[in-house]
Amino acid sequence: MAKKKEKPENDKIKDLQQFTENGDGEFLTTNHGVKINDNQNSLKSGERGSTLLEDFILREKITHFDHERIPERIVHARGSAAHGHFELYEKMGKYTKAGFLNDTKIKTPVFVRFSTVAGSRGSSDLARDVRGFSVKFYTQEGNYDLVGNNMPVFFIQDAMKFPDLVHAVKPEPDNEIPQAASAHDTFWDFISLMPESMHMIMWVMSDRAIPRSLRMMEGFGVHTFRFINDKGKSTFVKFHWKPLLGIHSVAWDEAQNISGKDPDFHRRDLWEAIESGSFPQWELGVQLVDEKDEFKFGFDLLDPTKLIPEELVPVKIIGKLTLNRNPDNFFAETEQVAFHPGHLVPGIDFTNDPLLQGRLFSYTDTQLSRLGSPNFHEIPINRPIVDIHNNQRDGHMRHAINKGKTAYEPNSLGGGCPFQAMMKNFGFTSFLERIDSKKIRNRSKSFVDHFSQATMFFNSQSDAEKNHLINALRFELGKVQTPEIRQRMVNLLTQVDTNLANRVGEALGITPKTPEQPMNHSIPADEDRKELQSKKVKPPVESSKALSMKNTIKDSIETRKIAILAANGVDDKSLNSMKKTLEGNGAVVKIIAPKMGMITSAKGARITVDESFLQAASVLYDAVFIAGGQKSVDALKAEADAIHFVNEAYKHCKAIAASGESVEFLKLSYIDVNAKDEGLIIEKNGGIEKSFVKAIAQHRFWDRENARKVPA
Ligand code: HDE
Repeated sequence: MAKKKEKPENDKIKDLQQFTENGDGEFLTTNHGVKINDNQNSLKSGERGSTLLEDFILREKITHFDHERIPERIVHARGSAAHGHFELYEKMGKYTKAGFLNDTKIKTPVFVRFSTVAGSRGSSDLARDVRGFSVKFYTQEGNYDLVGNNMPVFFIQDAMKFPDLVHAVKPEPDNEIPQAASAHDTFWDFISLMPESMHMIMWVMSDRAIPRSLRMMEGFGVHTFRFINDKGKSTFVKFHWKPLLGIHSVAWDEAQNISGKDPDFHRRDLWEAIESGSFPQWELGVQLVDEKDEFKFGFDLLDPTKLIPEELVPVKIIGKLTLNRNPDNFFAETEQVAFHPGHLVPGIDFTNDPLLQGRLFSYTDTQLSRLGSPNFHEIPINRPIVDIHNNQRDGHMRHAINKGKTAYEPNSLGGGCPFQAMMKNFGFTSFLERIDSKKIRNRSKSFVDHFSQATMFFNSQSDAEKNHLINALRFELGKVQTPEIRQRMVNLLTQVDTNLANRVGEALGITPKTPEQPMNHSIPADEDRKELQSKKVKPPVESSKALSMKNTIKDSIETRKIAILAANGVDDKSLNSMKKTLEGNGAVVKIIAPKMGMITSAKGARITVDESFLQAASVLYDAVFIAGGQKSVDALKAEADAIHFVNEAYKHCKAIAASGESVEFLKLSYIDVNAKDEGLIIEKNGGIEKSFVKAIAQHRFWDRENARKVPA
C-alpha cells in the first residue's frame, strides 16, 4: 500500500521532484562524468589536420546539441509557466471528497502554464487568440490537472471536429502563412460553415483575446465536470479562476505594435512580476448544479459552447492560487510539463461532454509523440509528490529502478504487493452513471441552438467593447481573400445581432443577407432538427454582468508599468514626488530620456536613465507622465520620438499626466489639453500624483476613441 509522505510545502517540492544540476564551482565533465580538459578545440590529426572520429567529447557534445529540440505542442506551443501553491478557504466535503478541497491548512503545490493556441513556439505573445490556463495540482492523492482556457466556451461541440478546427486556424499548408493569426481564408471558411462556433467567435473577437497580462485574465475549466462526495453523490461543477488584479486587455493596434517591440511581452511580464515579489493571484470559483437541476437551463450542460450565466448560478469562491516561483529551466519544466484533463483525483469526475471525452484520449497520445515515451510521468516536473507503485515496467528512458521479481498482480511471490486500494472510499472510483442507450454517431438535439449565447455575450458588452469586437471582425474578415467567405460570415452574424452584421458588413462593402437556413454541417438533416434549428432561441439571460470587462476590479495600480519622460534639467520635485507616489502604490516606474546613461536634474542630482526612446515604446507602458522643468521639457519638445510616444499613449486610451512646464509639451502632440477626459491629468501648479494613480487604476479611457482621432 502506498506510504503517505509528510505534508509537502511549496518550497520542498523542488527537492522532492527534481533532479537539479548546478555547475557552480565544479569542473566540466562529459555526460558520463569524465572531467574535460579542453572545451575549446576538437581533436585533430596535426595542427591543421582533419578532426578525428575518436573525439568522443566532441561527438557527445554535438550529438546532444543535434537532438536538443523536441516536437512542439500541436496546439498551445507558445507558453510560459510558474510554480506556486493553492490554498483552500472552506472545506468542500459536502460536494467532493477530493483531499486538497477538504483541508484548509495545506498549501497544495501547483505548476501553471499559460499559452496561446495557434502560434508556434517562437511566435508573439500578443496574437489575437485564446489563452490556455493549465494548472497541475500536486496533491496528496496524486496529480490533478485543470486544463482550461481564458474563455469559458469552445469553438466546437464534438472532439471529431478538433483536427479540422486546428488545421483551419494554423498557417495555410501550401505557404505556411500566416503565423499565429486567425485572419486568413481557411479559418473563416471553416467558421462560416460551423455556426456552433459563433459564441466562441464573439469571445475571440473581443478584447479577451488580447490580454494586458497573463496575470490579468480569467481562467475556466470550460466543460461541466462532476464533484463526487464520500457518499458517492454527484454535483455538476464548472471551474473559474478570477484574477485579483481584475481582467484587463490592450487595444488591437497596441497588440500589433507589441508583437514587434517585444514579442515576449506576456512572458516577461509574468517573469518580472514574480521576480519582484508581486506574486500573481487568482481565486478559484465553482458553479455548482445539483443533479436534479441538470435540465432546467434550456441549454445542455454537456454542450461546451454554452456557459452558465452567473445570474443563474453564482460563482462560489473556494480558494486562492498564488504563483511565487519562476522555473529554473524553461525546457525541463515549461516545455516538458504534460497536462491531461484525465489526470484526476478521487472526488472529481468527468461528464459526457463529447469534447471532453475526446480530450481524454488525445492528451496521453500527444505526450507519446512529443515527449517520446510512456515514461513521461517520470520527468521531474510531471512526477507526483506521492510514491508511484505499479507493475508497469521498462520503455524508453525509464528512470525508476524497480526492484524484485514480481511485475504482475495477483502475485504471491511479492506478498501480493502492491495492493489494490479496494477499501470503501479509497482510491479512484468512477461515478456510477447509468448508461442505457443505443450506440449512435449523432449530435444531441439539445445542442442545436448556436446563437442565443452569442447574442447574450454581445448584449453584455459595453459600447467600447462592442466597437472593438466589430473592428476585430472587420479586420479579420478584411484579410480574407475569398469574397464568398466574407459574405457567408456576415450573413451568419445576422443570427447573432443585425446591428453587428450591418456594421461589420458596412466596413467590408457587404450587405448582410439572413441565411434561409443557417447551414450546419454537424447536425444531421432530420426534420426535427431542421425545425429546431430554425427556431430563434431566447438567451438564458438578456445580458450578464460578468461577461463585460467594464465591470472588473479597478482599484489598484500594482505592477503597472509607468513611463516618466525626462531630460537634463528635469524639475526635482516634479520627478521625485511622482516617482515616490507611483512606487508607493506598487507601480513599476521607468525613466525614459533622449539618451541612455544619466541625466542631471535642475538641482544637479544624477538620475539613471532606464531606456532611451530607441528602446522604449509607449505600447510597453500603462501610463505616461511628462516631468516638469523648463530645460527638460525643451529637450523633449525637440525629440520627435517623445511626441510620438505621447500621441500613441493617447491613442491607446492610457492615463497621461503633465504638470508645470510639461503641459506646454503636450500642446505639440495631438492631445487637446482642454478636452474633458478623465485620463488626462493636467495641472499647471503640480499636485497631480493622487489623481494620476486613480486614473491609472481605471486602466483605459476607451471613450477617447470617439473623440479626436490620433494617427500615431
Ligand atoms: Fe487541448 N490539447 N484539446 N483544449 N489544450 C492540447 O495537449 C485537444 C481543448 C488546452 O499547457 C494538446 O499536451 C483536443 C479545450 C490547453 O501544456 C493536445 C481537444 C480546452 C492546452 C490537445 C482539445 C483545451 C491544450 C497539445 C478537443 C479548454 C495546453 C499539447 C477534443 C478547456 C496544455 C498537449 C499545456 C493542449 C488536444 C480542446 C485546453 C493535442 C483533441 C476545450 C490549455 O493533446
